[in-house]
Amino acid sequence: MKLILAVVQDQDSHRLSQALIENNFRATKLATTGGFLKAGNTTFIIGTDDIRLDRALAIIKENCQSRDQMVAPVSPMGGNADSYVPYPVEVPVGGATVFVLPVEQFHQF
Ligand code: 2BA
Repeated sequence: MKLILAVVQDQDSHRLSQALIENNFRATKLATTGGFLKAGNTTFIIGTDDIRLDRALAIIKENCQSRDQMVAPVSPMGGNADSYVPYPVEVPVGGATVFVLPVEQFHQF
């Protein structure tokens, strides 16, 4: 068994949820925050049999798209001004950032 942790953009989370349900995958959604942009994103926890791992990854890939997001400048209050960028910049945010972990045990009590 594998555990998939997939960080996706909020805009894709409903569509991905539906696709996972339609394909009989079980998932848990967590409201999360990106460390860099400090914007909301959604992390899916998906437990699946090894044999269905590739299908789950394909569904994630099909339903999550990459977008550019504007990052507003934050003034360096008393901090280091060397890295300060005084204008908004565009950052590419991936379709999905996915981790696959082996599951040692799975219980439902
Ligand atoms: P954020 O941390 O808010 O990052 C949003 C996007 O900002 C990233 O998109 C990347 O293009 C850029 N970025 C992040 N850190 C950067 C840095 N130190 N310098 C320059 N640009 C940087 P993605 O790579 O597609 O990541 C989307 C979201 O996935 C991340 O949101 C974070 O929540 C999660 N994520 C990505 N890599 C991760 C990792 N190694 N571990 C845990 N979470 C991760």
